[in-house]
Amino acid sequence: MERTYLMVKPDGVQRGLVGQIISRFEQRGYKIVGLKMMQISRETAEKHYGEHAGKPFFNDLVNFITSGPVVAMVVEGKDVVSTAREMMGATNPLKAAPGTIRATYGVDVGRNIIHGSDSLESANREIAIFFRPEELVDYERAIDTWIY
Ligand code: FUP
Repeated sequence: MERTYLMVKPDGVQRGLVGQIISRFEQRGYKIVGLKMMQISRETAEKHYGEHAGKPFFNDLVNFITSGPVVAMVVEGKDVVSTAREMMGATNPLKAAPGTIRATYGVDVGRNIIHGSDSLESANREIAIFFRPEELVDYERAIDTWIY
């Protein structure tokens, strides 16, 4: 089964959206295998967003993601990397499809509520940045036979 890295950003935490966002993935049938609230350091933020280093919005992006606690999670299930991206919606909430997380809760590209890995390679890289192997839990759910 595929795993992806998802993160409720500081705006989502401050606005009290953590539960509703986690619920969407649980209700879809996805399994949470890692979950924690954390304050990201500048160093970790710069590593995570390394592909954007040098871009005009990089400094604001790092300032924002370190401006308050985030909720980091690893979610597992069928095609979860691409499906989670669909559930999140486009990077700019104003361009995101109706019903997606970003369209439901956001209006500004710099305050877009949630992060999700954009490929399996990114997912593996990001999971390793934010979680130690022992923080990820392998477990069976009885409900899995009704989902798969
Ligand atoms: P996404 O994968 O949808 O999170 O988007 P990107 O990796 O392209 O961008 C990462 C973050 O940078 C976005 F969540 C918001 C921010 N960003 C801006 O602030 N301005 C831009 O023009 C593009 C991205």
